Amino acid sequence: MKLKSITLHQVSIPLVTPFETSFMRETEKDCYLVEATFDTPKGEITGWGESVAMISPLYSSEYVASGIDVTKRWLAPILFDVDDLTAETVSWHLRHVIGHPMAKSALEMAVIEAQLKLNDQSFKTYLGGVVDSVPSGVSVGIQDSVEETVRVIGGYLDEGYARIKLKIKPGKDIAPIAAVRKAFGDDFGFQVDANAAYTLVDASHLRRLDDYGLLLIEQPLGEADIRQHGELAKLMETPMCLDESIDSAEAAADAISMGAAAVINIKPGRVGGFIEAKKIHDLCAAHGVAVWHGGMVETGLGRAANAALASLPGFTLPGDISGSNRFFHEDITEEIVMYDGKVDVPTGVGFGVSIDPSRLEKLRTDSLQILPQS
Ligand code: OSB
Ligand code: MG
Repeated sequence: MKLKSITLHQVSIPLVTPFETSFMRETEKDCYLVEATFDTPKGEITGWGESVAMISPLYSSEYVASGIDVTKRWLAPILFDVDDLTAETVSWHLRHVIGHPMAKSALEMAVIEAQLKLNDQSFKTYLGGVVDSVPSGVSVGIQDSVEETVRVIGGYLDEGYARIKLKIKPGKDIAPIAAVRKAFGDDFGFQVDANAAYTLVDASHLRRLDDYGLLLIEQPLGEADIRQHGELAKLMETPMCLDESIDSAEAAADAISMGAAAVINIKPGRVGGFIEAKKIHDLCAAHGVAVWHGGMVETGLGRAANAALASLPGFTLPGDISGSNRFFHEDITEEIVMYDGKVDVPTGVGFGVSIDPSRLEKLRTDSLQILPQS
């Protein structure tokens, strides 16, 4: 395939309720989509990708505007120069540009989708997925009060979500967790995510979480603190799970060898793409480390692609792949539907969903076309 043009569409999609983490409160989903056109043996084919970079550099160093900038100045020109571009070689072509995994992943997604269309193949088949549906978990933001936390989680349990993940931060941890266990008992999957809000000095406080039968604690310490997570893991019974710290297969290998991760949250965007994400899945399977599919509040496009990756056999824990209606009144593709605590793995060609042009137009705030320099 030969890359002919790229259009980056910036969108802003209102959220059904604000989503608060230890690092920010969001009321809109702001991201950009990649529309890439290729010359192929079957004529012109368009593939779509989605960047999971957030509007500000608070979850990771990337943000929406940095992704657009690095794509325009550095990444797109490299890919325009490749004569035979394939999904499997995108990250290799881009290897000299340091960092920017989310920007690279969004481009790789577009190449993957075009290649799947060229080969008339679904993403699930390409990856080697083994199930038709995946268990659907929900990520619950930090609420204003303990009562509100219980009410919101009760609603998601009533909807049938397969497990609950609650965001926590210092001062908003033990009390809401205890109240949720008191209200709904021990008989449902419950885990917490601190998004790096603690330090190792908080170890004795965090140990109190061991009383609540949590499936895992996600990323209590900083992104760079893999070794310190290993220290904390020795002090706690709750299984240690890393998110932010795992930015590559190498980081996953380090975390496993340091005893810092009994569980890994896999997010393709955070590690530079779906192909690197599959490597991490394989590495974890070989080490007996459980993985689950994380979420970045993706639109239906990213959500559909995530469901395909989560259909691989190593994904033994429910992921953050909720229904579109968890975040959006109206998605930009067909709705991803949660039913009976699960989400279907799309079977259509490509990612199995398509961008609705009229919704894209309605939700788009900006767009940028990038062409080869002649
Ligand atoms: O830490 O998993 C996280 C959303 C944005 C940034 C980081 C995280 C999250 C979530 C949302 O928890 C998960 C979802 O998309 O459902
Ligand atoms: Mg997380």
